[in-house]
Amino acid sequence: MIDLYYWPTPNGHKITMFLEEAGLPYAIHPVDIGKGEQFTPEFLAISPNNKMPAIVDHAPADGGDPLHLFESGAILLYLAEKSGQFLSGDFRIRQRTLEWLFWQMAGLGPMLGQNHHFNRYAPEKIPYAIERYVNETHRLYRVLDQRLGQADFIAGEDYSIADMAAYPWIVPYRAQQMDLDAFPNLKRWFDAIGARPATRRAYALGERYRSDLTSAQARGHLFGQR
Ligand SMILES: N[C@@H](CCC(=O)N[C@@H](CS)C(=O)NCC(=O)O)C(=O)O
Repeated sequence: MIDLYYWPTPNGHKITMFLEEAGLPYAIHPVDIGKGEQFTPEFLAISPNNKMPAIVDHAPADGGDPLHLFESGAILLYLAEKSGQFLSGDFRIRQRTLEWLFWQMAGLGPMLGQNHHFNRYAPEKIPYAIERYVNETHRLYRVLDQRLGQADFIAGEDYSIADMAAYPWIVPYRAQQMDLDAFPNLKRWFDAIGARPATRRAYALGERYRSDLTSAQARGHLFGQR
């Protein structure tokens, strides 16, 4: 059994998308980041960076104590290796998958996160910051669109953890000031993943845990940290 520490944000959705696809048994432990639940000692013991998602695997492959992990990319890689799914055993496809997984973790996620911050959460609208991150979002969408012009999925012809990492960051494309019609390959991929039953289940599950992360209380927890 896997315990998933979760809130329905893009990084949280990545892991429910994987678990729903793979059919691994899991239990959700909500971490309401708008209420500051990411700062409890119990959560920090498994996720010292005070961010979700995190998991605890009670049946790790080495047969040892329960294993805890934070960082969504590390979790996706762990679950892919544990289940033997969504990460090809083919040498070259595996490298391609990891390359794009790291691209998502180091580029797409952080840059689009700043887009969300300055477009949606910042109390004052700072034109320079908004333009900077909308431009960067546009550039990253273009890179992904070009890649998806070469293959059905990011790592090749099969759906993989690279797709699961990127998809939830494209879902809020309107809030990011992006027009998906300008990226036809990306749009084709986005529609195909959105239609997968496991994706639908993952997003339906997220609806149970919605909260307003723009409230004054949530902003205090999320953006008042040092
Ligand atoms: N690089 C991390 C980022 C995780 C992350 O930013 N989580 C956010 C929500 S999407 C969070 O838990 N924020 C709570 C906080 O900053 O206190 C990952 O991919 O897991």
